[in-house]
Order: sequence, then C-alpha cells, then structure tokens
Amino acid sequence: MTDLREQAIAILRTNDHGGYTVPTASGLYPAQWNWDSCLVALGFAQFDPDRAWVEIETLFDGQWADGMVPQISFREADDTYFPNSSVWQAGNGRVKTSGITQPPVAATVVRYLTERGDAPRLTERLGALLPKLLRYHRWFYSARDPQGTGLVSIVHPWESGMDNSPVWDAALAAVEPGPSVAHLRKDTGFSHASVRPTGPEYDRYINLVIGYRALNYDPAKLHGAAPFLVADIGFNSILQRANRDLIALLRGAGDEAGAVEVEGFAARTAAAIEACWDAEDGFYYGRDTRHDRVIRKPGIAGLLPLYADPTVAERHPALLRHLEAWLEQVRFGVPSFAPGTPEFEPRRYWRGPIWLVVNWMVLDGLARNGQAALSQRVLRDSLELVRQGGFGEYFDPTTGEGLGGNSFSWTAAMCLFLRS
Ligand code: 9WN
Repeated sequence: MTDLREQAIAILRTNDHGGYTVPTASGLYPAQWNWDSCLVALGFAQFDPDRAWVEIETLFDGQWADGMVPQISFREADDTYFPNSSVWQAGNGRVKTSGITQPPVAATVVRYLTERGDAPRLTERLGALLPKLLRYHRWFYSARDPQGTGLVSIVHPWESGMDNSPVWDAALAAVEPGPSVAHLRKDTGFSHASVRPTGPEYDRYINLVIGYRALNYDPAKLHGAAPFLVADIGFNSILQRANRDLIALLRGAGDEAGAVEVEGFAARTAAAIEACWDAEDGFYYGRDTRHDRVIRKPGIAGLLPLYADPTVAERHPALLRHLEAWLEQVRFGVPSFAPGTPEFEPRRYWRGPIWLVVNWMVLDGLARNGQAALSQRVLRDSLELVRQGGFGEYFDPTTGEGLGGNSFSWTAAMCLFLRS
C-alpha cells in the first residue's frame, strides 16, 4: 500500500509542470484541464496542501471576463494535441484557452481544502477565490440557462467531461459532421483507436468548435445557435453539489448576500433535477434542450443526483436497484454506461469503462445518502482497480485492465484521496 501511495505522489510530481498538472505523463494532453485540475487538487491535499491551492489558483487565472472557467488552459507547446490553441483561438488575454467549460467541481474542492484548514495563508487565498467562484456560478445561470429553467445546458459533449457517452448519440448525430478530421487527430497516436471516440464523432466535435469560434464563443449567440444543446443530468448534479458547497463557503466567509444569491440558483436546480426523475424506469434522465426531448439512456450521470442531494436514496430507492443490477453484471464497478445494453462497450472511453473520478462522486453520494455498504463496495473496487490495473486513464469493468493514457494524474489523485 505504501508503494501505491509513493507511486501516486511520484505521478503527480512528474505531471506537475509548474503550478498546473497535465492529465497524463504520456503527452496526450499537454495542457491544464478544468475538472482534472480540481480533482487532482484533492490528491495534492494529501501530501502538499499548498500545492493543492496553487492548482486551483492557476486554473482561475484562465477565467474569462464573463466568468467562464475554460475546459482547457494551454500553457506549453501543444502540438501533440488536437484541437490545440491555434484551432481554438480563444483566451482571456493572459492565458490561451479553449472556448467551452467542463463540469464545475471547483467550489466542492475548495470547500474540502478549506475545511482541511492546513494550507498557508488560507483566509487570504479563500478570500481571493470566492468572488471568482461566485462569478463562475453566475455565468452558468445567465449564459447557459437564460430562460431560468433551473437546468444549465452544455453546448459540446466535451463540456460534460464524458465525451462519447451513448447519452449524446442522438443529439450528436443531428450535428453536421463537416469535413473529416481523421488526418488531424493526435489522440489515436497515443491510445488505440478502438478505445477512443470514433471518426464520425470527432468530425462533429471539431465542426462544433469551428462554428462556435465563428461566433467568438459569445454565450448570448451560442445558446440560440448551438446545434448541440443538452441539459445533462450529471453536469447539473455536479453544479448543484457545487452550489451547496459554495453557499457554505460564502456563509462561512460572512458573505450573506452571495450565499442568498446562490441559494436562489440551488432552489431552482433542485426542483429541476427532481423533475428529471423518470418514475417508470426508476432513473434520472437529462434533456435534449435543442430538440426538446428526454434522453432515455442509462448513463452513470443518472446516478449523480445522489452526489448532489443526500435525500435522493430515501425518495427513490429504485435508483439503487439500477446500480446493484449494473454491479452484478461486471467484475468491477462502476461502469460509465449500463452493462447489458446494446451501446455498452467495456473498453471504449465513456461507453462503459470505469473512471475513478466519477466513482468518487458515486461513492461519496452513496455515503451521504446513508448507503454505507454500497459506498464501501465502490470504494473497494476503485482501490483494487489501481492495485491491479495501475494508474490508467480508465478501466475495463469486465477485466480491470487499465486503458488509455498512463501515469494518469486524476487516477493517482483519487488513489491518494480515497485512501485518506
Ligand atoms: C477533451 C483530460 C480530459 C478529461 C475528459 C476526457 C478527455 C478530452 C479529449 O480528457 O477529454 O476534453 O481530448 O479526449 O473525456 O473528461 O477531462 O483528462
């Protein structure tokens, strides 16, 4: 076990490129990614609390004037990635970035770091970050939910963090593919094509970027024009948990007005998430906002209301039956998509493999919902995966094999954090 801890620390130290951590040592992702960085800070916190805060501070240095915190901040040579900074052509004047965001785990992580209380200059650092976090959450509700439905929409599958989940299949198929980008892809040079998104998916990913670039990534135009506009249940659950954590932070810092403002967001989102409950299937589904329809696909995102709200299991025990049924069909939990369905592919990225960062959200949600035994099961599986499969990017739930990039930062971070 000590060995594993040392290996995990070594991975984070190696992938630390000076104030920010690249997702993997393999070269596949030569930049700072939004939710990777936040989740990596949970790992740094276990052995270098100061460095954990630095990760978040650096990330917020890429924040745009309108409040958005980008999916990618490009801070070094990025020719090994496509689409790189010269494709995105975006930034805030200080930092080159992509033009979209990612799941907002920042406030949740900052609350955790604050409650640990072990970093130098904590009060001052929190004081500097809080207004930035508040601006980020405000941006979601103004830019991505202009009608005030309580659910924010994403404009690109990359924003979900679960890029090629079958949940996006129909909404993405409706997007124009544009010209083929097969010859420009770099990812398939690092990982086998069979474990990555497909060619038709990539063509659409890039065509969306080109379209949004032409609109200058202006949210006022994007919301109306985006061919891909989806209110993901996972993304909204992550935002909702972050809302609750932000309220606690603001109140703790004496910003009552800020806390009340975020309570307003959270009240709308709580009601809207509850409206996503499908009583017939006993599952939570998000909505395709562009085409005004429910997306009835059982992805792991449908379990994340547990992470947002500690009263879900009591109201909807049927949700737990789904998780139990999934676990019975695989060797390790939790697959990112329901096993036994035609779309399930145990080795292909977000179409079945296990991602430890999402496992943490599920097991944390289960524990908060009073489901200690299930939570422990997911925890045991998560640690066993690293023990036997190494520090891969994701894992095959049927064999435990580590797949994708190696020496992966967020897998190392979760190993440290989950053992703490
Ligand atoms: C696009 C960095 C990121 C993760 C995502 C994961 C993958 C990028 C890609 O890698 O996405 O953002 O190019 O495939 O899907 O969750 O943040 O680790």
